Amino acid sequence: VRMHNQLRLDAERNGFTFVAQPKVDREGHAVGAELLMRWPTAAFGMVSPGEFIPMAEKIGLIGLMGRHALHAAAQLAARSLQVHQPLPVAVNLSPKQLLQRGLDRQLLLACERAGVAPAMLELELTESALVDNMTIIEPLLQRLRQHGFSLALDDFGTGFSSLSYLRHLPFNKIKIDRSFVMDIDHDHRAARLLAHMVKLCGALGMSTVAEGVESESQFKALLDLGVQEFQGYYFARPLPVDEWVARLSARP
Ligand code: G
Ligand code: G
Ligand code: MN
Ligand code: NA
Repeated sequence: VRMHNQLRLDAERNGFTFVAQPKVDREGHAVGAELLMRWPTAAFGMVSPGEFIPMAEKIGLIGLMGRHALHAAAQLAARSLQVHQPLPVAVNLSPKQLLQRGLDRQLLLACERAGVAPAMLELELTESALVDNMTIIEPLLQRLRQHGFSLALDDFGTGFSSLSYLRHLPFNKIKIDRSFVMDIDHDHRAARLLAHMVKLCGALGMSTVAEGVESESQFKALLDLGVQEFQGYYFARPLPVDEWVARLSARP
């Protein structure tokens, strides 16, 4: 209960920090970053999002916290423009946030305030957000795409991974879950499945991103399979946002 109270206070005064994990292309060049929320507390130390995000959803704070994250994402995208290295920022949306009315308006407002185009934001949705809610989600996602936002299906391969999502929903990208990537250099079935997934996505006009890449041999195996983008400790850990901007400014 004490932690709930603290979370409520911090949600109201935006007591969160954000880190950015770079995503790289096949040459290893940064092509964007995923924004991840952090919650530093005096009483409980650094609480992990695996713990506080579900708590926020349960006690009705995810809408407010999600808005902080959207503004942080748009502002980070704006900073990349300021240093003449415009790169998109990906932000996670929780299932509850998607079902709240006015999400489109919130997103457009965040972009307007930061002075960036919607194309500079990539929205990451998990499969669990889609189950049971297709009648609401499908038109919402169509509208978001029309506004110019980019859409990524996160953690793909862990949940139901229904082909109907790929058929009906206008994703730009599929993020292959870390659990798949972990086995990719020694599990022949995982590799074959992934090779065909990459082709399938390509045929539908979607690109693939591998998450949780931790070793060179995983990277090589994923390159062989035709994956386009990569994210993981092998390339970079999540960085304080200032450090991400500093890295961008240092690029030629
Ligand atoms: O950063 P880390 O790997 O610890 O994140 C753990 C989980 O928390 C991931 O599934 C990630 O998507 C989620 N997460 C991190 N930041 C946010 C956020 O701003 N909003 C939502 N909804 N989830 C987040
Ligand atoms: O579910 P989502 O993809 O949003 O989760 C992102 C989370 O994955 C972040 O909490 C980040 O810290 C974590 N992460 C990023 N790269 C790696 C990696 O290479 N290995 C592991 N184990 N976790 C990672
Ligand atoms: Mn994500
Ligand atoms: Na993920």
